[in-house]
Amino acid sequence: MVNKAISLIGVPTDIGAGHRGASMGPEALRVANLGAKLSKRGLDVVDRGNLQGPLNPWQPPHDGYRHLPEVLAWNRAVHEAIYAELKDGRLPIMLGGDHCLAIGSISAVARHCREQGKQLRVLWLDAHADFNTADVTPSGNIHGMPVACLCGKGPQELVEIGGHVPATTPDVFRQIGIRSVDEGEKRLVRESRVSIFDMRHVDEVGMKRTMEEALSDVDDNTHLHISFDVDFLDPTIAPGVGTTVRGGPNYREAQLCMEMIADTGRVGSLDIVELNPAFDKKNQTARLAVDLVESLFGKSTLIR
Ligand code: 6HN
Ligand code: MN
Ligand code: MN
Ligand code: MN
Repeated sequence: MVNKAISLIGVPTDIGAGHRGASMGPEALRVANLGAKLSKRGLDVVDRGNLQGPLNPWQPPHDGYRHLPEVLAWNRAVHEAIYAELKDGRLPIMLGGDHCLAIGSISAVARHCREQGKQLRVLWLDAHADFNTADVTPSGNIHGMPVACLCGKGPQELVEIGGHVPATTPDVFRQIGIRSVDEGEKRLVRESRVSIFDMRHVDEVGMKRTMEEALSDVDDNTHLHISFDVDFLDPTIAPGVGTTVRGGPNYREAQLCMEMIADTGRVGSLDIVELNPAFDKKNQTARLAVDLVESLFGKSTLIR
């Protein structure tokens, strides 16, 4: 059974992104009624409000990174907030904000799992592998680097954020929906042997088998963390992101993905990131994200 005590934590920043606007993501999710819709499912939902941090200085990269001090400040705040919720026995949902914030959230989840003797599995739902480093990044944007950072490849301060280095290892990740990996990033992904179920795989075997494979070693001792980058979805249904890549999961494929995760009953934490209201139409992408998160918490499950 999934934890019924849920904490929403807003993290209003676009410090790691290449477009401004993901800082408005938490409010767009609230306007789309995320909290009330989960409460209606019988979950005890508390909205903790927003974390605070530095403004976006909008600078070019410095030594391969854009805004490293600010990214560090936001991620430290995220790490502490997520860790405190888990310690309290609650299920944290981080309302991003851009995807660099997963460094803080997942390092906290990994710390919690180490202390509890839990097996951590991270389902990384994204168009991108987010495995760049300063040497290979085409942009310097740290939202393209969180998986590498969590696996110990990145600037020391960020890599050390949870105290334990590396925060986690490539074998805990299952990446789903991937369809845009930069040239240098491809080599890093191959070397790290992170498990990738790309869109070609979804095309070839379907979402059902993809999810069976991605969830195959989930057991009663598993803590599932879902890192849901909204650009995972096909841009025709989810235009409200800064980095659209065509050819993503359609509505039913995305629903099936969430439903199969819900069926495990092992969801322990969630990031909703990269939602960018500046690119959205009438908040439709936020409403779709909320619809899918409801399914992640069992909305579409019939009596079995
Ligand atoms: N995201 N691979 C590109 C880069 O700049 O590193 C895009 C990254 C997008 C990151 O969507 O979370
Ligand atoms: Mn737990
Ligand atoms: Mn991402
Ligand atoms: Mn992405």
